[in-house]
Amino acid sequence: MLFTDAIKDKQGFLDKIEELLILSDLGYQITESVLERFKEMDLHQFKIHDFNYFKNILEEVLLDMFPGQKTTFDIDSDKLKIIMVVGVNGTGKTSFIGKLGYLFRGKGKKVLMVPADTYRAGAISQLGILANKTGVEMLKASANSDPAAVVFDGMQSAIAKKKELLIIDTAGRLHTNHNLMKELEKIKRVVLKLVTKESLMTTLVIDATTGQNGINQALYFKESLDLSNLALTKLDGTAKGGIALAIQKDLHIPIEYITFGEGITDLCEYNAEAFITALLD
Ligand SMILES: Nc1nc2c(ncn2[C@@H]2O[C@H](COP(=O)(O)OP(=O)(O)O)[C@@H](O)[C@H]2O)c(=O)[nH]1
Ligand SMILES: [Mg+2]
Repeated sequence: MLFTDAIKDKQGFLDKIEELLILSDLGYQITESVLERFKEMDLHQFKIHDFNYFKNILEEVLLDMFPGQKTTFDIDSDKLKIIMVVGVNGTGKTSFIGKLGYLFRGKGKKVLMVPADTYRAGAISQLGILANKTGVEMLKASANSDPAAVVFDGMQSAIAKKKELLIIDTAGRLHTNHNLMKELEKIKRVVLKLVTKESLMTTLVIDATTGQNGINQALYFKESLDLSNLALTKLDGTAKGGIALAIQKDLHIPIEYITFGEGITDLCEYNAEAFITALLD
């Protein structure tokens, strides 16, 4: 659409780019700084009607601004690793854990999933269904038990059974947000009693359809928890998820995974080039 429209002047071109970037949820600030880069360019040096060429330039600009980043988490070492998954309700945490467990099981890892969202019985059984589907073991827990105690049991069990990866599902909402953060901090303390902090990765799940609110969520969780990386979910819809690039850049939290459906294999590792190409599609 955008790049097939005839654009006769530079301002018209800049307006179109602005529209595209705003629609991608990149946010106002980033959009402005991309526009600045284009304003500095002499657009006449390019064949002005060759829109695909402009698209390539825009891709290059974005890739330069948002190169892929990686966490330093070394999942391949043989020590027990823990991934604690956090995020607001409905972003896709539990679904993501099912997919992630399946991915690592496929890589030959011994995985244990821990249902620490004990506030709703439904959350435990949801993870249980995913465990059955993927052949990944889940710790048994009952509704209303203390989440940190469940995590402690999970850690003990993982150590006893020589598991290599423990993935913790958490709640996204409590009576107050303050309680939620206290709970998550407590879970983290329990984990860090038994392993070093290099062994723990805290993954924030961001729903691509949330738009600009994602940045507030990231700020909020980052305040209490040391976030290691992001999983961006629901990229199979119309949302482009540009907000994740803003979070990566401003808060220095690398995007590591994306999910694009409800199937157990609808997960892949983040690839900056592919993501930016899709962003402009
Ligand atoms: N289309 C789509 N739906 C998803 C994706 N990930 C999760 N969902 C759906 O989003 C809803 C909330 O997911 P859930 O994992 O329960 O979120 P949680 O509350 O954060 O644990 C469920 O209906 C999921 O099936 C995704 O990548 N694509
Ligand atoms: Mg859940």
